[in-house]
Amino acid sequence: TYSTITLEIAEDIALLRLDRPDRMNALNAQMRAEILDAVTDAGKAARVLVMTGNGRAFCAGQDLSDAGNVAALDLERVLRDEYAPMLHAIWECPIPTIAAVNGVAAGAGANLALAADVAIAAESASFIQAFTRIGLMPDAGGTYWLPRQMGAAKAMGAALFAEPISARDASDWGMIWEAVPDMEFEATWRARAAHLASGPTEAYRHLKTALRGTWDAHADAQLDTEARLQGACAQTRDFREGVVAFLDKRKPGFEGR
Ligand code: T3D
Repeated sequence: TYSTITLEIAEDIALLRLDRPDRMNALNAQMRAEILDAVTDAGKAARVLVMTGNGRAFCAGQDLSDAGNVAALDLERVLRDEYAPMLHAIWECPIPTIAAVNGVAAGAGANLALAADVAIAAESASFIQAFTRIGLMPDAGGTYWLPRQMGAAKAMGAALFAEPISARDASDWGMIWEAVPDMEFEATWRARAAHLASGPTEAYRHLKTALRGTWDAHADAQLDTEARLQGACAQTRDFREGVVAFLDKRKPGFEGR
């Protein structure tokens, strides 16, 4: 059992809730370890993973109250030994991952959301690259994902100004998949999770490998990767079912294998 998060797995959906609402779900060492563990488990036991926050925030980033003597905190070690394995587990999770961003996502909390495959945000949520406010630079994958998702100009501005970016702007700029009116937020992410949980899980796994591997690949190498991974998709029962269902003019019943 966990003390800083909760994890429920039902109907092939793993629901991970960051659960330190009085600290705006700020990340401490315990929470990083628990997220790593839960994401690893979810990847084996479910067909989609949703991460969201309890209370009014998604995640306020590094727990600054934990630091005690902040100057004595070895940030380099914490990033290497605690943040990197957690983020790696999310990037490499074999099932689709959704960040359901219910409220403010600041610092490493913003970049935790970007580590998921798709981020769906409530319209009242915002994203803050808060780091420079406290004399730091973006970390937790921010310098990797931000320019790739919204382009170099917006990424640099987000990092330098550390202003809240509304969910709507984040969506318009390509930082997240969609911003949803607050009233429809939970129904939307639940419907999207259910859609993915009943989808062709192996095709999702392979497309994640192809899309995430694209950044440093040559076009010809990417064609080769696509051929190899599509070959694997074509071996699945879900592919056969997809084609038969298409010809029968009915919805496919994917089993995830
Ligand atoms: O360790 C390393 O290796 C370094 C890694 C760094 C990665 C990082 O994430 S650095 C960036 C750290 N995060 C921040 O700088 C964000 C700090 N928080 C804020 O800027 C604001 O709290 C928010 C914009 C997130 C929300 O603002 P608001 O006005 O809605 O709420 P609030 O009143 O500021 O916060 C509510 C409570 O949550 C408050 O506690 P209180 O006064 O009710 O007892 C506040 O102190 C607490 N809280 C918010 N963020 C954090 C936090 N407590 C600890 N750590 C936090 N990050």
